[in-house]
Amino acid sequence: MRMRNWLSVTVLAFAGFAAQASEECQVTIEGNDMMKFSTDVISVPATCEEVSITLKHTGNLPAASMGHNVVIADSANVQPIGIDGTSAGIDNSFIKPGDDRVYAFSEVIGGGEETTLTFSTAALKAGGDYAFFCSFPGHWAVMKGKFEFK
Ligand SMILES: [Cu+2]
Repeated sequence: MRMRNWLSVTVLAFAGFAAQASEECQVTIEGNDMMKFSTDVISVPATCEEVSITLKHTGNLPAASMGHNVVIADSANVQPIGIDGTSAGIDNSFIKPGDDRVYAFSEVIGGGEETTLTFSTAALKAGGDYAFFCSFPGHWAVMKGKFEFK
């Protein structure tokens, strides 16, 4: 009985979150001190003209050693953008200045901080092969996932 109540509350909360995210084109993800995002997929409907992704860093380590950000790009460009971003430094959010392979990127944050990346989807095509990732040196190799726009 107790278990069933808990379960139905959880299901309702999840359904509510999913509906809000797709209707309002807003998504929240987390990053931690283990170099991991909380999800492998971010999915927004292609009807979104603007998307907001809030990144919460749930860890304790500072941005200089375990910084995270969110970058949106074609999946095929994650690696070259990551490599070029390494030398761009944290002041440039580890993105080569003027890198036109990047659709959008957020600032780099440390443990306990959060940031929201809001961007226009005008350059995206429905069903395109997109990725979200963290451009902190080395993180882009593992902190990445699918950005579905469909
Ligand atoms: Cu990171």
